[in-house]
Amino acid sequence: ISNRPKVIVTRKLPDDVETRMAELFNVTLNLKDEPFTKEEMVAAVKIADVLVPTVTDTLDADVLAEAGEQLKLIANFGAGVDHIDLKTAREKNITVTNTPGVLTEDTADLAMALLLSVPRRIFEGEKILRGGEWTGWTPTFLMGHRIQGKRLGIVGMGRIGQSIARRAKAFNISVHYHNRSRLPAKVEAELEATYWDDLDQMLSRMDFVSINCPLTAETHHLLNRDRLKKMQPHAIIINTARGEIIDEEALADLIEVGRLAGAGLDVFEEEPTINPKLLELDNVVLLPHMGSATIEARKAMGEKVLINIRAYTDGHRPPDRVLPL
Ligand code: 8YV
Repeated sequence: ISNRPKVIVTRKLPDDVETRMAELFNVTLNLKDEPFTKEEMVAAVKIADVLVPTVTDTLDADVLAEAGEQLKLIANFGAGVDHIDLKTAREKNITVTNTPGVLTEDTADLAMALLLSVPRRIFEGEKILRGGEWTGWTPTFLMGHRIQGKRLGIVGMGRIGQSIARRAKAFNISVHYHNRSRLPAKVEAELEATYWDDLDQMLSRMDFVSINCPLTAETHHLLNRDRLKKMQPHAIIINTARGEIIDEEALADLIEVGRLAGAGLDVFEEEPTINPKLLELDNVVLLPHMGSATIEARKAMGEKVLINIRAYTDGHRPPDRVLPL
């Protein structure tokens, strides 16, 4: 790979990031800012030395099979790499990097916003007021559920999960978690987090559940209908990770019949299409995948992409390697 590689960026990135990229690399930007079609993606992997995709790009086995010898690096703009077929990338010796760390706090903030909004019925209140339906205060109007003293179960205790745990602690919520591996005792103690080896048992005891694991073959529909049924009827589920981790249809059904109290969702199974059942439910807050959408995070994500490409072209191991480990 030359030190002025051909870099193809699939979506419009913040201006400063694009300017810097153009200074450093032979870059093709996507000025339309619409996701590439499959044909455009195949054409891109055939000629790019470095591809900079986002969550809206599908780099499945079919597409990657078409990648030319010259494609050496996929420098993803985003932390989650579930849209990239890592097996094929590995077979083709393509290095894959992501942008962890710089979006942690913002995503945790958004998860927390959802965690506060659903039990306290914030968006219902807003809707009523803006709809001109507020006729005045009454003692029983829009009663929600208290946040403090409740139990939060975090599924996936990586960076974002841990940041949510810190915030939850400040709200006097007791923190529980399930993770592939238990955290070091020191971290667990600092977070005052209780580890549950058994996900089902944890789910059955929580008031709030936050999904914060990556989407992989193992976590696809991790919260399936059976598991969701194990949760308490007053429980609320928050998802800022990936829609496919929850069986969305089952979630909507269970909320509809009162087997679950509500949900705060920033991610969906078929983005940007929203399951119409969810749209009918008042006790569900729906956001358009904006967990890391701050100016600061987006710029920092762009910088990470640049650093990863630069490291690679300078012959070093890029810092945020997903592949090879
Ligand atoms: C981005 C995300 O919006 O990083 C992730 O995994 O879901 C978000 O930060 C998106 O992925 C950017 O590609």
